[in-house]
Amino acid sequence: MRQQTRGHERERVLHQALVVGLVMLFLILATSSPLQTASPEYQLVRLEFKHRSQLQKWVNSGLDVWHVEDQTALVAVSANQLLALESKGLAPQFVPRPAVASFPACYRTYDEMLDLVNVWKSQYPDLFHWHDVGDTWEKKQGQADHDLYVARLTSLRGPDDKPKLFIVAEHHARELITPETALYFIDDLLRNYGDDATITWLLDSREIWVMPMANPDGYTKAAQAENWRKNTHETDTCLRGAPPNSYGVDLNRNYGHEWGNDDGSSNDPCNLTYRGDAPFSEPETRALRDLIQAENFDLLISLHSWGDEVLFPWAYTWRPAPDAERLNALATRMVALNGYTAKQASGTGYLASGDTADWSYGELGIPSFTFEIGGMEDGFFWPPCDIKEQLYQEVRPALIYAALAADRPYQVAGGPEAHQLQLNVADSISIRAQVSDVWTGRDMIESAELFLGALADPGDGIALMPGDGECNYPSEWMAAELESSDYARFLGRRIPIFVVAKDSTGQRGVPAVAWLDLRDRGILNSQSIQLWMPGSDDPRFEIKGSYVYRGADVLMTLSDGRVYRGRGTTGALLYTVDGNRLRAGQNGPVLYSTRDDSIYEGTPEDGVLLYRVERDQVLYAVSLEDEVVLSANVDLAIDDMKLVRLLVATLIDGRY
Ligand code: 0X9
Ligand code: ZN
Repeated sequence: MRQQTRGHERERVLHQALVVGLVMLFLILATSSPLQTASPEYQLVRLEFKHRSQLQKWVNSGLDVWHVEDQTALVAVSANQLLALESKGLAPQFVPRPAVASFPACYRTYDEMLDLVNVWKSQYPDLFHWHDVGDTWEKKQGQADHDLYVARLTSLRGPDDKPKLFIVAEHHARELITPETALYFIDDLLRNYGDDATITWLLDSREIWVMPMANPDGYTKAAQAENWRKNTHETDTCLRGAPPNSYGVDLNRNYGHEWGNDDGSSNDPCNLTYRGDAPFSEPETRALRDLIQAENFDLLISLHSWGDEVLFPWAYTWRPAPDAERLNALATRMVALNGYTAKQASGTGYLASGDTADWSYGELGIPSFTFEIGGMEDGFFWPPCDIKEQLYQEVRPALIYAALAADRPYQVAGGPEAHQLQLNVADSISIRAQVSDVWTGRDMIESAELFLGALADPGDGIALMPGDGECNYPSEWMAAELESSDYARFLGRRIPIFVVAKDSTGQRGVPAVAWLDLRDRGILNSQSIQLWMPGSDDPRFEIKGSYVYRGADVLMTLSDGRVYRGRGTTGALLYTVDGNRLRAGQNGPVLYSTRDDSIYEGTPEDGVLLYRVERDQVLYAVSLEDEVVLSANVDLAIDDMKLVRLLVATLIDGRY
């Protein structure tokens, strides 16, 4: 628990606290509640409504509606509210309250978030950037020292001007799983950069901005086991009002698009959905507004809980947004793998005006979404420790999809994408992907393309073919077998590969990304090895990538273990490199190399020593034939760390 320091009126508050404390002690002793929260006691009830206007009236009046399902609302009510409802002839059905309505110990507090940030700063200085973008209400008052921070995650690689995804969590204080989800996502991206193909490519090609706590003042109250929703902007009426301690502005009603509608927000400072006295009256929403405007985000997600939903604008009206179809298509793809429901925000049953997504979409045109993480069975606003990571894992595919879609959200919205990308790297390399347009549209798959190394323009990739011979379904397995010429230039490297699919309406979905790992084949493109002949000042041979050069002439290729005379695989096959040995090909003498870096002519046992290789240098040993094959074991340092032992065969032939 953290203690808040209140600078002004400390004495008076202490006095009041003493009186309030005695009253509360009495109340706690008088009730048999296992909970000892400072927030007003509540009961959870189900209320049936006949028409949505009735539900809207409840929300507007300040009832704490947690969720709506069909014609039933799940509502947290105080004793007085319960009496008032019953007096109107309603019959609330009691629902067991959450087992853990407090702050689970495994949840990170504001200060613990800052500790974590220090670790990330030192471990990932090239990927993790932490920006202070404003103060909270309490900081402006000279109370708690809380800032609004945003993480910017991107690698040093890729273009300067990368598409940007913005994720903001915890407008609502008690929605504890949302900062956790944001922190898990940051950690996931940092930890898996370099290992996971999709994440590596995303940080190379995107900026992912994450604000884990948009309401640290409120969160600090929530961390004291309080059922707190709003920020902590104090107003005198509500400090003394009924219910007590109901002050604060609902930050998700304080944004400036259709702000002030009485349906969907309240002008009563004690109401749970109090919108503030003007749009952006709160420092938290002002900081967010300024950040969102300055950074020109391409896609925005506001994390809330709970409901197992991905919501898109509008929230303030029942009417659909101009881009409803494409927003729905994006939301539907985000939930494709996790069982959440995609719907318009007001489709949750009630209107909410002045929320983040309505503003960022309505005023700035950013495709914007509200996630409602978790469900009733997950502990309402207080998911227990043992499932919080699982809740993140459920949301993860949606966040990854959003990051993939950030470069052209509306264009990929209706397109098909691959949800499986499988590689088989053996003697040959084959690739299979299941591409689907079943999420919305259900158009036939028309084609799919494979890109190696980098995503290029449509049409420039390698065509994948339908496994069943024909593209005639909205979901197809597509496959390709690579030619060695497709990947020869990537030998010795691990590269990302991409599959992009197109449907019969011409829409292309997001790419699927995987690694193609050719690190144990050939040598690095960036590496070059030079071999000298004894007594010579100039290197006789130079080996780059999988090819052996002498000057500008290509002598042979090693790309597939075979040695050719002439250009690449179009030359005449001379030898086959087999493990540590050279075997005869169509032409040439039989020569053997051994592990002591010596080259023999004849059998390994009784061959005649021809050459010895030391540190890339070919040392003359016995005799110089007119035409011999040398092999050298060359140590290459890769990434400063690993040593690769490489068999390099070179041809010394006076005719070249
Ligand atoms: O009411 C809200 O601000 C959000 N729900 S929450 O339980 N996290 O507080 C968003 C509600 C979605 N919008 C509408 N119902 N219109
Ligand atoms: Zn919320």
